[in-house]
Formats: sequence, structure tokens, C-alpha cells
Amino acid sequence: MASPKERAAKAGGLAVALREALGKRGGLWFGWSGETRPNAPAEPKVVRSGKVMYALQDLDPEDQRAHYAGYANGTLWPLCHYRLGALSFRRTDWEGYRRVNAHFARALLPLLKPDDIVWVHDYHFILLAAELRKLGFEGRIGYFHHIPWPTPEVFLSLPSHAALVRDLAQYDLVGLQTENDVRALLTYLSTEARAWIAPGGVVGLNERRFRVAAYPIGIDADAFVKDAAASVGSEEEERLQSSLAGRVLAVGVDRLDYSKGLPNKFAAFGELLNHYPQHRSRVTMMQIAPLSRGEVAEYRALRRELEELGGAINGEYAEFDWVPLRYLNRPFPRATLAAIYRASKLGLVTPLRDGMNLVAKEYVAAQDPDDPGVLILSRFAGAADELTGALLVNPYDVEGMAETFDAGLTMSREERRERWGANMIKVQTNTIHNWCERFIADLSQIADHFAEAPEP
Ligand code: ADQ
Repeated sequence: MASPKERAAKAGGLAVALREALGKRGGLWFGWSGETRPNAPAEPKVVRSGKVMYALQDLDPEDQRAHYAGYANGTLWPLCHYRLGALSFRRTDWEGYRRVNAHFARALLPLLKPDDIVWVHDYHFILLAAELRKLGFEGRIGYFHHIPWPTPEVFLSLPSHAALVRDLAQYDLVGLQTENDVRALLTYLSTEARAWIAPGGVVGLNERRFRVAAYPIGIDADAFVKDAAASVGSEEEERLQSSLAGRVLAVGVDRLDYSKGLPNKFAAFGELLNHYPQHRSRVTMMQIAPLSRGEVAEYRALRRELEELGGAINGEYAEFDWVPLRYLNRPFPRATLAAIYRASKLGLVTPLRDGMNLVAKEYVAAQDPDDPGVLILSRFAGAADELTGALLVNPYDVEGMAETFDAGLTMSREERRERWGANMIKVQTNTIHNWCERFIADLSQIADHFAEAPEP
């Protein structure tokens, strides 16, 4: 279990923004309590705080394993990140996933009023709408998928694809991160599920109508701007600068997850030091990678691989007064991250696949407008659609990445400002608050979208 301090540091922008949105309107926050106990009944613990009611549900330990480490993170996560080699599918996990979704629906239903709007988050709960409908709930239900939606060829590898999508159709609104994701799901729906699709993403499947649309998630840009500006001259910033002793910093911040492309990023940094020796002793890379999902075997293997790779780079290139790679496996408060982003001349965001990637946006928001750093961004992150001022890389091309790191390190101030300006406009326009408002407004008015869609 994480300590209270770590939990606070981990509470990302998303949880804070959703809590804020709920706080304004008043509403119910429903989720897993983080506790397991055998045969947990469908009775959540309910606590009221201001206008918000928090209802937290316990799970049976075997259901929790099959649902979380099993189907959600052992099947759906690798599938949606195009990692078929890491995908494992067991019918018992799929059944556990269904049981947990049904259990949640039973616990949630008594707390709902008929005209409530329900917003479900992420791939752990794709079946929740269908389970609520079975129990008779007819109100509006929306779903946001935070991770990529894979192309039909990849999605078809999932043995339960048809059942999953049949239940997905019980939502009124399905939100995805990018237009690419929308295209992938609509193509599957029209070619495999024989659905009809009207302009605006309205879908007819069996007797259901629902809408699929892109809602690229943003960050609380103002908070990052403020935190980063406040870090200048702070004790923390002074400690960081004195540890760098005038060297340039390149930063990466990613959960320790195989989708984030960390071994390729480490290898590219090694390649930079190898092929561009002028950067030796001049550039320090800091990779912050808090541990995640240690109960899944692939994550434990990745941790060992990174320790080995990082150790090899430091062993080969370190000087008695310079360690090339600083590798930290813990969470940090937002203000500390903002200070580190601000102090870094390169932001290295190089996932193999990512729904959006908020770190890319946080890095942009934290820069000094006068002397901004350069964002190096994987073309396979959803954020690449919006952040056109970044230097885009293919994370499978390690030598290409090293070349781009070098280009970022030697870029003129004028070009850095121009690129940063283009990115910052996007980050400030599409914030987490706008994203929340837009999704909720569209879900509230979903009947209008259906009325406008022509019959097939
Ligand atoms: P994640 O895969 O977790 O999110 P990301 O979008 O980068 O990826 O969000 C990570 C968040 O955690 C960021 O806000 C970051 O600041 C924070 N964080 C990371 N390391 C931290 C540390 N050491 N200490 C404190 N905070 C840390 C999923 C999808 C993404 C999608 C988001 C939101 O995989 O593609 O962008 O949801 O939809």
C-alpha cells in the first residue's frame, strides 16, 4: 500500500479535476475502496463531504485479482497498447471482470436517481452500463476510454471482442482520446459488428443508438504555470541546480509501464553519449518512473531490465564527478515535478503507444516562455495530434531518437520559442476543465445528437 504522502502525490490532475467538477455541481463519486474481503456484499461505504457523496465498494480478493491484474491489465491494457505478445486471456479472468462490473452495478443502482447522469471512466468498467441497464436504469450513461482504441485487426485478437462491444453499445456516449481512436472503433463497428454509422459518430447497433466522439484530455495548465514559476529561486530548485553544476538536464516522467517505451528511451540516451561525445559530461538525464502494477509479471521484468540498462549506461559513461542517468522510482508532488520540468532543457516523452500522455502537456505548461525547453514526443502518443511544435520521434528507432535528442540540445532559442508557443496555445485552450465540461454537456444533450442523425 502507498503511504498517505505517496497517495497524495499520485492523485493526478484527472482525479482533482473530476472532484472539482463534481464539487461544483454536487454528485456521487463511486469507486473501489482499495480493500478486499471474501464475499464482499454489494454495499458501499458512503461518506458525504460538501456537495459530494463518496461511495466506496469492497471487492472479493479473487474477483479483484481476475478483474484488475487479470482481464483489465493482463488482457485489455496490452491489447489497447498493441502489445499482443504480452496479452494473456483466461476465461476465468473474463468471468471475474464481468462479475466485478455486475457487482459494482448492484452496489451503485440504489444510490442513483432516474434522471442522474453517470460518467464511467476507463477500461476497467466497460460493462458497467450494460449491467446497470439490466437492473432497469434508463438514465444517460457516458464512458471515457483513457487509453488508445486499437485498429480492428488488433482488436479482433481479443476472444471476447463481440461481447465487449455489444455491452459498450449500452452507453449513450463513448469518448475516446483522438480522431484516430474514433476511426478505429467506428471501422470495427461498421465492418465487424454491422452497425450503421451516421455523420457525427452516431451509431446504430441492434436496437441501440449511441455516439462515439473524440475528447482529447487536457491538464490544469494554470496550476502548472503557477507551480513552475513559483519554483524559480525556491530551495528545491537551488538544490537541483547545484546538483547539476551547470549541466543541461533532460527529463522523463512515466509510470513504470511497458507502453511508455522506457528501455528504448534509455538506449537512445546511451546512443546519444556514444555517437555525440560532445554531450558527455554536459547532459544529465533524469528518469522519474514510479512503480506500477507490480502484481503483473511483465512489470516486474521491465523493472529488472531498466535497472540493468541504466546501470550499464552509468557504468560505461560516468565520470568521477558526473552520473549520466538519474533513475528514481517514486512519486513526487506536483510542485516538485513542475520545478523539474522547468529546469529541463529537454522533455523526453517517448511511449510506444499512449492514449494522450499528460506529461507532455505538463512539460510544455511548466516552461519559461523566454527560454523554453524542447519537447521530444513519440508520434504514437495521442498528444502528438495537438502538440505540433514538438520534435516527433518514432520510439522504435533508437538511433533516430538519439539524433533528435541532439537536435533538441542544439536548437536555437528562436526556434525553441516558436515551437513552444504553438504547443502552449493548445495546452491552454484545451484544459482539463474544458474537457470535463464538453463531455458532460454532450452527454446531457445526447438526445439532440440522436434526433439530428438520419435514419439508416
Ligand atoms: P497514464 O498512463 O498514467 O494515464 P499520463 O497521461 O502520462 O499517463 O499521466 C500520468 C500522470 O501521473 C501525470 O499527470 C504525471 O504528472 C503523473 N505522474 C507520473 N509520474 C509521477 C511521479 N513520479 N510523481 C507524481 N506524479 C507523477 C492514462 C493514459 C494516458 C492518458 C491519461 C489521462 O495511459 O494516455 O493521458 O490516462 O487520460
